[in-house]
Amino acid sequence: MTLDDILVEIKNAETVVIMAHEAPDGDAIGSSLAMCLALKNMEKNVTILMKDFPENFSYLPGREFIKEESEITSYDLAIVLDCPNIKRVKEEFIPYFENAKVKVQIDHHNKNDMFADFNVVNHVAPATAQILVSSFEYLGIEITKEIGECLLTGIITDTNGFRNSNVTVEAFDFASWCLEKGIDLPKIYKFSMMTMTKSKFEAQKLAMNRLEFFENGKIAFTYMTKEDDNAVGLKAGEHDGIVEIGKAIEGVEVSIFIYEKEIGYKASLRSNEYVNVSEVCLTFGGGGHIKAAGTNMNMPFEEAKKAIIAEVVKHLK
Ligand SMILES: [Mn+2]
Repeated sequence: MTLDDILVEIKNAETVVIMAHEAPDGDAIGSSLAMCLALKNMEKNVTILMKDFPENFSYLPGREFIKEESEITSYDLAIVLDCPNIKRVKEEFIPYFENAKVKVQIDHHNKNDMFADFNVVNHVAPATAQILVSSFEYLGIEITKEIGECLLTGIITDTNGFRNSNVTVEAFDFASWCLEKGIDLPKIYKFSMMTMTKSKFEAQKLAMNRLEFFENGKIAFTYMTKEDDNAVGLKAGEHDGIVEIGKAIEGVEVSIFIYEKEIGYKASLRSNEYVNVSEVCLTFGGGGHIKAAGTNMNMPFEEAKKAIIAEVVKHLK
């Protein structure tokens, strides 16, 4: 399988559905919109299936192609972006993937399940958007200014504003290309990284106030319940970034943030130097990247807290 094979499938398809992981972040959104706009330019009938679009990304073009359901039940081609396994896609969207005639996935997570007919997986890429940059360049698919804005958003958010160790020369090369092209990088940076809703600010305040340290300050831990979410008016997807609070504290190696979901809890982990949090999360069936990972925990809160801290301790020096 090569990228050229995927281009053949794209050319053969009339209808295409694009999906990314649930609670979409900047990379999931940016990659989906970029792929959609590129396929629109190739005259394809394209739909993005996505829920819980965070409003700070509404500067991005192509939002009108995002739907929460579709009348087409059997697409010619399904493209799943930024997902290590199909379970990360919102459950109600999975049948659109299963029923598609050809299935493609493009991703940069560790431990990808290779669940599609065509799997483009590069875990040293800082973002799925970065894989799209090189794929589009290789295939001769034009990166217009609009597509560039979407791709740059994915790269900026997944590198935490070019600050994470996953950032690459190619990421800076693309940012530089975007500037030359007249793309407003400061604007994208501001809305994707530096703007939070009031409810998110209140949530951060709350999470900061109840942050605890363990293991001589090597572990930072905080949490939010559904009750807290309601109290501050927090919407789905707005838990992003809270885990970064603990990570920024001197001496902290691993930051843990647990929040309550419809069923059970979600733990989000970040490490600074040496702990592979993807491995920690894998113990509970989750995964992600070496320094940024997450997992669902279907158990009572106190049990989840104890279990995840105990697992992190095993990885500390
Ligand atoms: Mn990503």
